[in-house]
Amino acid sequence: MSYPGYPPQSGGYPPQAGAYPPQPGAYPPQPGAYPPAAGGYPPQPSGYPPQPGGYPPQAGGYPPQQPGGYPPQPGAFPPQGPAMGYPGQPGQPMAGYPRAPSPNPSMPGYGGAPAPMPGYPKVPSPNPSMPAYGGGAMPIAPQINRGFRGTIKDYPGADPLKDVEVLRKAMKGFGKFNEWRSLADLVKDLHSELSGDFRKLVMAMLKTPAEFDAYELNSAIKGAGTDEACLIEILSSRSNAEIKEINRIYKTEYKKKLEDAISGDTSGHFRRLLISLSQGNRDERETVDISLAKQDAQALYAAGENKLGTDESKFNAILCARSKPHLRAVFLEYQKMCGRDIEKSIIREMSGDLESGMVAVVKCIKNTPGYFAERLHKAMKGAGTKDRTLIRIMVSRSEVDMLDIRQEYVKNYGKSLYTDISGDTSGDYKKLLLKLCGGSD
Ligand SMILES: [Ca+2]
Repeated sequence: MSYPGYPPQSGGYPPQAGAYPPQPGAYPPQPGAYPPAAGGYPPQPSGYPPQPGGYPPQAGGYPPQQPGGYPPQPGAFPPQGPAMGYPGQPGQPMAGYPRAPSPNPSMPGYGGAPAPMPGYPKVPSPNPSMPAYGGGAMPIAPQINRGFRGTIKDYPGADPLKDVEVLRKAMKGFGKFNEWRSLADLVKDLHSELSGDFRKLVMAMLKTPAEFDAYELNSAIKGAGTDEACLIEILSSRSNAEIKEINRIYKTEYKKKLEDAISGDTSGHFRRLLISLSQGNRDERETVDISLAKQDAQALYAAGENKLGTDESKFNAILCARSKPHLRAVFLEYQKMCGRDIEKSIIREMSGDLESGMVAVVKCIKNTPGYFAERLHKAMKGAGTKDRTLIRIMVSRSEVDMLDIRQEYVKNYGKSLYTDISGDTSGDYKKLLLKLCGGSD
């Protein structure tokens, strides 16, 4: 039975002959045997399996980085050869685009400045210094070094003072512009000079990823109604380290714990799903134990299709705690076992926000760029545009996996993301979104 959108197809499963099963007792590991990449952001080198024919691990690609080893050596980007299929696109620093026009280079968390925020660098690191696995007893899934997949990255040659000067000139005639003693002054001035969706986009780009996520979560919760899809999107796609940082910033900015804010605005099993995700407790090991995957598939079957009613908490426990590579194996086992895609079972067993939330979590685990491509497509299709969603995804993924999202987009919808953004937006807003997109496909 085909399993659309569920790579890897070719090459079969398990990916490494001989890698499974692990030695008895190798899983779970001894407590403490695997500190998952302390401080790494994001620690997973591959949130999704490689697409067939996509990007083979490149020899001599993006060199593993030491913490703080960014900016890269010249020539380190782009890592890929011609096989990449993005002619002339990635790798060019966006000259003239001040991602971070910081008047104060020591401003924390301000990308482009020479000092990346501790523990929150913007470039996914392949994490070469994976701690030892107790004498090699633990089978390790092949590390896929796919290099940087964003469209926007830090700009090593950035000259913040020059950028500030450019901004000053651009704003001349609009009022005061010579009193920028801090980033806050600059943001305030920009805020008053700009308007509409363009302003929202610029303001989003001036935040650190975690600040922006916290802001979006708060916006999704506050006021009448709730943007459930936004909550799920952020909480199901970020790493544990990112989620912990979001929690910290949320508390500082909004004087309330994120969990309490979610609790006050949602209910039932959907609330439990969000709260589980907001803990940032997902297993982040890259290893997969097939026998455990089979057990989990059985447990999901017993909790849903093979039961009168549904044990939602079982779904919650497995989908929110297990590692993404493990869950991809679970979904395959599930399909083999009961002949049905786990998404279909969720749709049969659940309803409302819980159903759409669980389905989104599954989609995000199966194929993160595919999930974001779908979110973008839905944000633009039909009359009108969900600009908030469009802005959030374009900004938050531009430094992570925009190239992969574009590839999924054109594959699934027959038009490039670039083309759809061009047709759906206008003016400076459109120009800046297209910069984040990085090119057409
Ligand atoms: Ca049932």
